[in-house]
Amino acid sequence: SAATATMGDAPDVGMDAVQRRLMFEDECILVDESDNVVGHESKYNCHLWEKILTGKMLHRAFSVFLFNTKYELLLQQRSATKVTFPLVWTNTCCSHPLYRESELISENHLGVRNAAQRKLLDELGIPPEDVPVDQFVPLSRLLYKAPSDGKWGEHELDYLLFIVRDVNVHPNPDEVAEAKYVNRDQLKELLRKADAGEDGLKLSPWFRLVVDNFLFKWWDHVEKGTLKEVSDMETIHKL
Ligand code: DMA
Ligand code: MN
Repeated sequence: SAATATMGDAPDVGMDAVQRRLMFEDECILVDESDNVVGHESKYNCHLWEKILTGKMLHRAFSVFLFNTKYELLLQQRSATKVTFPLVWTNTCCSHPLYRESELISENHLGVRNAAQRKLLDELGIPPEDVPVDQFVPLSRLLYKAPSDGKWGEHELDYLLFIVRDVNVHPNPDEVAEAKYVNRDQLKELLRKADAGEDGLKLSPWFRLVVDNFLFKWWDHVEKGTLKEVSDMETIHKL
């Protein structure tokens, strides 16, 4: 139980109550490196670096990239209370499909789409009717590992979902410190500042991987309405 798992665990004492609840309530989907489901595990255990190092905590995740119809990308700064990667700037919304029937549906990646719709509401207050599940375009899958701080990190098989829609946004302060749309030039300026360490600006490692490997090329297809042409859900990119 949560009580047993946290008892005597001094580093957890300062953990935000909302984030702590999610750490034990959310049951992530464990996968192998080919994305076959091999089990399930608490969000808490999935993100403990010492457990990640055993190689047995690889779990399924998703990263949403939402563009408005001016083709600007919605970014968020994670809240200060996030356990992993607090205050870093990242793509629109990230989380995990959970080990439940509606989010395990593999047909057309519907489970991951359902999870994305759920978390866009939870993190950014975007109404589900503004982001119909059939409007997400799954583009690719990434496999990556990244430490957050001494105790926490990520080891994920991450579905990249793009969507182009004008939506209502009401950020949830438990999750999001700030949200803003950027065009390409504004994103490039943000990258420059992060590289130069200006304004204490930090980017998430997974967002950086997508930016460095795919984003600007895919942005052309967002503008041309040809995203489906670049979708490749066969390859798993090990980055
Ligand atoms: C986890 O995101 C998923 C990726 C791709 C990093 P997160 O830490 O924001 O998950 P959650 O919102 O569930 O805390
Ligand atoms: Mn994760």
